[in-house]
Amino acid sequence: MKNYKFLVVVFLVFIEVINAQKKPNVLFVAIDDINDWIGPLGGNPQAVTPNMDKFYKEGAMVFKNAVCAAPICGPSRSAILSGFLPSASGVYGNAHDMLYSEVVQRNATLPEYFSKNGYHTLSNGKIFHKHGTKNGKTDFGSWAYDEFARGRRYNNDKANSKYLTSSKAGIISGKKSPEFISKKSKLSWGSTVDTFEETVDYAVADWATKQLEREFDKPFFMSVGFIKPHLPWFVPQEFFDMYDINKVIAPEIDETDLLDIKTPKGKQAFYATGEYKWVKKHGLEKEATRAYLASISFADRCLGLVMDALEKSGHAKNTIVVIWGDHGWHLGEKERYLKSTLWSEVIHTPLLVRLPGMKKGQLATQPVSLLDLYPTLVSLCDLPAKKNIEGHDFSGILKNKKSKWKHPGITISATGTSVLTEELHYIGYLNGTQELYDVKADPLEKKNLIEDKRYKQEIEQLKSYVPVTRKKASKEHYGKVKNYVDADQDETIKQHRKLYELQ
Ligand SMILES: [Ca+2]
Ligand SMILES: [Ca+2]
Repeated sequence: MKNYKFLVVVFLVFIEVINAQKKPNVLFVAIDDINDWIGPLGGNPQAVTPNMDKFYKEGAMVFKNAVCAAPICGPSRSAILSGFLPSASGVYGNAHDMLYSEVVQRNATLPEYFSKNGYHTLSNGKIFHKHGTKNGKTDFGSWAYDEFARGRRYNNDKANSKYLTSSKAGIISGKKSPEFISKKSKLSWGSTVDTFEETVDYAVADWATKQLEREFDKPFFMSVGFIKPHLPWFVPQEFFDMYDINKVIAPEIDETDLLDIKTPKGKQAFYATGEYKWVKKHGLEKEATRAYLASISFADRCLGLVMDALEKSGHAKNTIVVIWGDHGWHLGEKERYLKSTLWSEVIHTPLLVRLPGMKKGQLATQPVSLLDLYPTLVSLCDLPAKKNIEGHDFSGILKNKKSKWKHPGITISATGTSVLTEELHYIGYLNGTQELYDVKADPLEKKNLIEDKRYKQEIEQLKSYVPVTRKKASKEHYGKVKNYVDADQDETIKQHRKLYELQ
């Protein structure tokens, strides 16, 4: 009898192992500060992104109206990885560390939840936002993974001084031209001293290609984070050479666009930024556009290395691939060159998902959020549903792109909330300023309809999605993190974070 029981246990364990092996792997690829200027989204027809085009055409779903949960790196990533909007976590700015947030302290983050549920998790590149720690070291999010690596810089990805343009240093194409210098201004571009194979993102892609050659005894959850096209737009010259500066077309800017956005007191709510004035004054619109496009093509090349390695490996048939940008970017629209706003250019970001077996490119229009990735991946991998988190499972859309979706895409910034449906875009700021756009008739969001009485009912309905309460900002991080790549990681955080006590 004893032997019989033993055999049953062995058999059940065996079945469990087989089932565990059947679960799909997840390849989770982040691209920093990328807007919709990619082939599959068509945000800029000049963009050369052959690898994203191929990925889409050969079988993936692209979400035309996907929004970020927050319009800047740290809060956006914290929302994706924790499953909580800034209003619940208190992470509104890059200085706010999610580890000080009560909800994050109680709940497993996305990779932790996968680890807890039978996955082997590994990561390289920028996934979590970095923070200084009590020990004077840097927290890169290593605590969230079973295996953690960081791509290294060879020559610091510096620009060749001959080609450097920097608004902060007042340099244009290597020559001093200091009319507009602001310490806060970070707009800069140029070709790197490094070759492609010497860049950080290449190192991250190379790491991923090597991991994909491995055999894993558990399904894997692999995070790969590329830093470009985040500023500075320093990429090898070959990527600048992909775009003829004489033929580059910069976005057309309407300088009356901001006039119809008023504060409750009737004053103009937004003005052109210093960077915008600097670019305009020096006629650098085409240069800036090319530098951003070059940086996108660079990230696309890195992505291609990983996708090719996946295809060559034995894992492709059983791997869900998610490619996401953390938020978009303005290239002059609304008279600015930056992120952080709640306008279309920033809330929209690429989201492409490939399920094993997808045969063709499909375009979905539902306004899903990157916040939804957590519950969606949990559902797709058949893990126990994660309680408490705020996102919504959109796996139904991946199986049928016409599936009904009742949720608007919510983006929360330090200054307001954006609510996007397939028809309308409402923005409400904490100071009472409001905007409404008919995104079908006016995709560039030029005509603010907030005073239009015909939309009264719709506005009230959209406003109901604005969080009534906002969690107070989580504690500021310790010290300054000077060097993203070379600073030491703080392993003590991992020891303190008891995975099995987290929900
Ligand atoms: Ca970012
Ligand atoms: Ca306008």
